[in-house]
Amino acid sequence: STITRFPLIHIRGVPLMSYIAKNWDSIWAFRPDPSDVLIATYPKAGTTWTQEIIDLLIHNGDAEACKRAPTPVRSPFLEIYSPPPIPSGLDLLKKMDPPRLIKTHLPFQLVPPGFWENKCKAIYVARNAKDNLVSYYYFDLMNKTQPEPGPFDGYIHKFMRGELSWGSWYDHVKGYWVEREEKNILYLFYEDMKENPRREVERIMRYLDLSVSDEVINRIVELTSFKNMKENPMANYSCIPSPVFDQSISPFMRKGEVGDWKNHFTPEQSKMFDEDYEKQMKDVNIPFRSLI
Ligand code: PPS
Repeated sequence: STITRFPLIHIRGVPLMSYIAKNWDSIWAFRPDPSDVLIATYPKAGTTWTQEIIDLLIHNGDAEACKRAPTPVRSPFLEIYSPPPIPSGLDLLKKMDPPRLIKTHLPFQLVPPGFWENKCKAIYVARNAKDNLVSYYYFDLMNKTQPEPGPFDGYIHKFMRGELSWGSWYDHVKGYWVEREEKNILYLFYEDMKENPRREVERIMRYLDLSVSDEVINRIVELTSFKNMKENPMANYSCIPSPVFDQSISPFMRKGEVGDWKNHFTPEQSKMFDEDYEKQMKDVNIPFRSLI
């Protein structure tokens, strides 16, 4: 097959898939419109879910309008090169009129400075490290453009050392956390969205200065349930051809739960991870839950 698992190349110390490094100058020079909204995440933290919520909020809960195209076409992925039929992020953005909902996995220091110069709104979603790791592991098994994950135990160590694509989870969640007030970033947690999706949808609505009825909020919560998004061909990444995303290995909409890490970490791995976590996170107090 012609599918390539891209090697990682470092940009300012952050390992990125080689095609991102190759296009780095044009990514860094990207000029958003002040009306554009950035959705930033470490991979597998709840990006697609949040993109769907925002698209529905913008379209007043109109389910059909939000089935006009697959997620990565409705809400381009800034730094991605995609195999056909999905165009690359920058190419797609060039052809779209603002306001655009732009996805990125870049850590804060690599976000094109135009976003902050233009005072764009930005929403960050963080997910507890262990569930995020497990979700990423399954994704790396099925996404044939990502580096091979290898055995799970080794994957835990790569995660802890910040060697996966888009770099260190620890630096990622901290980078946006420390800038959230200065840059007016709405910082959300996957676990909060699971606990009370209605509350988090309303929080996003207020941040974006949107106003929809209670009935529409209820509808958005329903339409963005894990089950409904898993069955929605415009949200479940069935748009990416199977040699690239082999969803028979693991579906993009895999489990959608909090605490699945307990089915994957041994008690020894969990203890070792927790000790390292404490060291890596001691300089901040981000209220992550469900790690023990
Ligand atoms: S990506 O590739 O970075 O854009 O992936 P991302 O969308 O950030 O993360 C995918 C994980 O989010 C889960 N997901 C959801 N959980 C709950 N509710 C809804 N609606 C939902 N949509 C996606 C998805 O199942 C992946 O998590 P895991 O734990 O692997 O199931």
